[in-house]
Amino acid sequence: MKLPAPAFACLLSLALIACNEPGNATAPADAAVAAKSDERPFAVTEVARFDEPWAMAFLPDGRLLVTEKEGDLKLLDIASGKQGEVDGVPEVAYGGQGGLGDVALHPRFADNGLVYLSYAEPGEGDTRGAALARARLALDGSGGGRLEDLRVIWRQVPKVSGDGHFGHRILFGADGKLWLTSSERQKFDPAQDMASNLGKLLRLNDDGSAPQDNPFAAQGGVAAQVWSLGHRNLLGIAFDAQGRLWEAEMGPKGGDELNLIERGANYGYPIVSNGDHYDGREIPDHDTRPEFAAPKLWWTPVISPSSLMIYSGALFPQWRGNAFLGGLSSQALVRVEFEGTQAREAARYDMGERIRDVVQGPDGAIWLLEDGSDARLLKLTPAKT
Ligand SMILES: [Ca+2]
Ligand SMILES: [Ca+2]
Repeated sequence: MKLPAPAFACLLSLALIACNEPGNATAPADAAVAAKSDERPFAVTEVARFDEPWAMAFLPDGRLLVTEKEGDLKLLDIASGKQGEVDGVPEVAYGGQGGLGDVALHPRFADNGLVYLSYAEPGEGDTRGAALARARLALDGSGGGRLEDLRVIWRQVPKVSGDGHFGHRILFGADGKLWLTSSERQKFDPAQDMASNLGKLLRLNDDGSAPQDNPFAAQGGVAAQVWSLGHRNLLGIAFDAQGRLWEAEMGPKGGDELNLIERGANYGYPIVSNGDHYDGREIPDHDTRPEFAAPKLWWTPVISPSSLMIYSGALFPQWRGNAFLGGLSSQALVRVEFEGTQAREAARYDMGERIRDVVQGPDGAIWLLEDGSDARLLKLTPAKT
């Protein structure tokens, strides 16, 4: 293979600079963009644009539900590019990291039409908290629809000030249980407090109640919802083909984590982290406290993982079983390979924009949502060779 000279120089540079940006050689070594950038082995097609999108979910008919942070639920007909509105979204506390969040279909959506939405909900005084609502999606004949019989089935406890770290990614398991991330709202200690459901990974029944076989069910209250604790800002959860549950969370200054989730385990935040506080105070690293579950993979400098998908499709057979993380500050799609329960970063594809969500489409294409206003929906397919 003959490489153009700059790319060849990049291979020799121990990949400490952003190779795709000539003239960037003076970038600070601690910048997130300072990681190596791999050549993109896929074609990228822009499919649509959205205003501050946060999440997406495919309907069985191939159309795509997309949430926008300000509180709009869009329905995209991919073939025609036409966007419809789904009415009936509850009031959201829009601002900072808050607003309308994730969207997921019930595993038996084809029979019951149930969709789940997470969002930041306003509270008393100047407080907010993540909430999870369930509703029936009633589609109309003109490309939109409405949410009917909407019911709020879960809330963060307590609601607190601030507008960061809601978490609220939704995932259904093969057994029909509902997994929900609940971040620590930038309040640190609640991640270790079982009287709060902040800083936890939760396992719920599809009606929001706590399963009786959860690890802390006997404690009652919100503790009964908890599957694992000691998390910071959990924005990605996915099962692998072996049924293992993986979770990606943003660390503080440094220490983004990919965790293998174990029942009842404590992942250590804010007592330990491979990063440190933004104000300069050190947080002891994971290896100082082996009683806390350590990440299988971590990033310093950070990638800012927004989302996590484990690939199982047909279009990219070489990537089956790999994890993909959307990166915000890293403006990248990060590919992770596993060997048993060990994980390593295999590639980092520069996407040139903050990536907010990554989803596998029904045909095995990889779909990305960029972050921010006028953000693109991108479809990744194998590059023609
Ligand atoms: Ca941790
Ligand atoms: Ca540390």
